[in-house]
Amino acid sequence: MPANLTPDYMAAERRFREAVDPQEQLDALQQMLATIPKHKGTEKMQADLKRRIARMKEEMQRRPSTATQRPYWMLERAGAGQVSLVGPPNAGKSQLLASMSNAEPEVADYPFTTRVPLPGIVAFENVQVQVVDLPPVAPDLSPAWLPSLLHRTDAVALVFDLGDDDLLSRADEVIGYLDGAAIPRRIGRAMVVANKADTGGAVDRLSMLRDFLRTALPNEWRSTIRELGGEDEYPAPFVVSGRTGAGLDSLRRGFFDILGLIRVYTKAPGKKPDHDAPFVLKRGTTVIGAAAAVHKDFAQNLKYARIWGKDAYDGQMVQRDYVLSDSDIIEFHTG
Ligand SMILES: Nc1nc2c(ncn2[C@@H]2O[C@H](COP(=O)(O)OP(=O)(O)OP(=O)(O)O)[C@@H](O)[C@H]2O)c(=O)[nH]1
Ligand SMILES: [Mg+2]
Repeated sequence: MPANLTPDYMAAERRFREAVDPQEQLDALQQMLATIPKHKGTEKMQADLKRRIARMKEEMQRRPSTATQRPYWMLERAGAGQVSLVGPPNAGKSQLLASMSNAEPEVADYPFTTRVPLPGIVAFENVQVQVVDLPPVAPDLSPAWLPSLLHRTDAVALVFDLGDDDLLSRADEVIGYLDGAAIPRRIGRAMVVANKADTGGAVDRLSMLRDFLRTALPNEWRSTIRELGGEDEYPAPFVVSGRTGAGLDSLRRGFFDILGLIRVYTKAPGKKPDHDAPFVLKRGTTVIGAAAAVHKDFAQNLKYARIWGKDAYDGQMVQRDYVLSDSDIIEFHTG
C-alpha cells in the first residue's frame, strides 16, 4: 500500500471496517474514494474502490430493504445449524462455498476479496447446513462486526491454505485472533479444513499443519476436533480442494457432524418411516426427548418405544431414557 495515504483516507478506511451495515459501508467507501490522493500510484486502488462501490449498490438493490438494514452479524438462519468459514486471506473460503452450495461468492486471487458475510446451503444427504463465507481474519484488518457474528454461530470451520508457505504463521494469527475474541470459550465446536490439497508441496505442508495442531489449539476445541477426526493423538484436518472437489463429500458430512446433531425417523407400527423427513435433534437426546420434540402427547403417554438402528437389534424395545443415535428409526407406543 502506498505510504502517502492521508489521515482522512485512513479514517474513512477505519469507518469502513467498523461499519455494521451496508449503508454505512457504502458511505465509507464513497468517503475513501473522495479522500484518496489522485495520482498514478493510486490508480489501481481508485479503480478497485469504484468497483466495490458499484457492487455494493447493486447488492443493496437486489436485497429487500429489511435485509439491507440488518447488521452484518445478524444473519437469518436456515437449515439444521450454522457453520462459519474462518481463515486467513486467500485461503479459498469463498471457493469452498461456491463449490459446495448454490451461493455465488466472489473468488479472486487477491486478499480481502470477501467483505460481507454470505450464507449458502450445503446439503448432506437429507439435511441442510447453513455455511457462511466471511471476510478473512488478519490482525487489525478484519471487520469490527466479525466477533459478534462468530459469537452467534454454532461452529467454526478453520480454513487453511496448503499452498501457502506462511501457512503456520497465518494459522497462528487466526487462532490468536479468535482466542482474543473469546470464540473458543463461547463456541465450543470447531473443525479444521486443510484446503488447496491440489497445490505443489501440499503434502509437506499438511504434515507441518498436523504437528502445529497437536500443540497450538485452544483446549476448548480439542475434544470436538478430535471427535470429528476419530484419531486419538491429534485433531485430524479435513483435507480438501475447493477447486478440484477432492474431499468435499467428507467435508459435507463434517459440517453436519460438527453441529452435534442426530437425525431420527418416526414410523407407525407396520408402516415404513419417511426418510425424507428426519427429525433433527441434539446428540444425546433420549427416547422421551424425541417424543417431546415430535408431539407433546407422545411424551405424556409414552409407554415404550421400538428402535431400528445401528446400536439396537431390529425392533428392540427400549425405555424412555434410551439414548438415540444418528439415523435411528423410532416407533412410539403410547398407552
Ligand atoms: N489451487 C487451488 N486454488 C484455489 C483453491 N481454492 C481457491 N483457490 C484460489 O485461491 C484464490 C483465493 O480464493 P478465494 O476463495 O477468493 O479465497 P478467500 O479465502 O475467500 O479469500 P478472502 O475473501 O480474501 O478471504 C483464488 O485465486 C482461487 O481461485 C484450491 O482448492 N486449489
Ligand atoms: Mg473470500
